[in-house]
This record gives sequence, C-alpha cells and structure tokens, in this order.
Amino acid sequence: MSMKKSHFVLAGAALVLAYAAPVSAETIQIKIDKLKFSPEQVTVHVGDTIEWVNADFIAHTATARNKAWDVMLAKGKSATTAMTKAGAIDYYCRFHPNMVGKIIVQDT
Ligand SMILES: [Cu+2]
Repeated sequence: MSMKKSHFVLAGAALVLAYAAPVSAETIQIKIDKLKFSPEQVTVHVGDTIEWVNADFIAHTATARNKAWDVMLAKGKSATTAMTKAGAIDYYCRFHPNMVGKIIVQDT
C-alpha cells in the first residue's frame, strides 16, 4: 500500500467516527391520563428533555423526590424538563401522592 492510499483510508475512518460520535438529545414524552404517569418508568440520557403532557381535566405536578425539579401542570397543559444529571429520580404528584413514576438518567 502506498503512503497516499493509507492516508486516504485513515481519513475515511476518521470521517465515519466524526459522524457516529455525537449523540443527539431526545425529547421523551410522559403523558398524564386518568391520574397515571405513562410510561411509569423511562430510561433517558443526560441532555434529554422530558415533555410532560397533562391530558387530564385536573391539575397535577411532576415533583422529584430529590427536589431536582417540581413541574406544575395545569389541566390540558404541557411542560418540559431537561435531564441534566445522571441518576435515578423517583417523582410523584403533590396533589395525588399515589401518582408516582421513575426516570433513570444514564450518562451519555
Ligand atoms: Cu395529580
């Protein structure tokens, strides 16, 4: 293999890595319907965003037990929360403590 050709191959491999490396952030929807978070448990990555959609006709909250966030969700409204730290977060609704869910945030 000539020097020229091996350089070309290396450049091609570097290009593939450059395209594969960045993981794009995602938005994951958690719906509230009939006093339930759905899905009840999700696994996401640091940098992802949770979109809360309250499909009920009453207000709810999504409140992290570790106090990382407390999202107020009026009836029929939605809101977003960015997941900035790795870890497992249990959350609940302050108005209806039986409503619980869990978000597992993985390092990217
Ligand atoms: Cu509630």
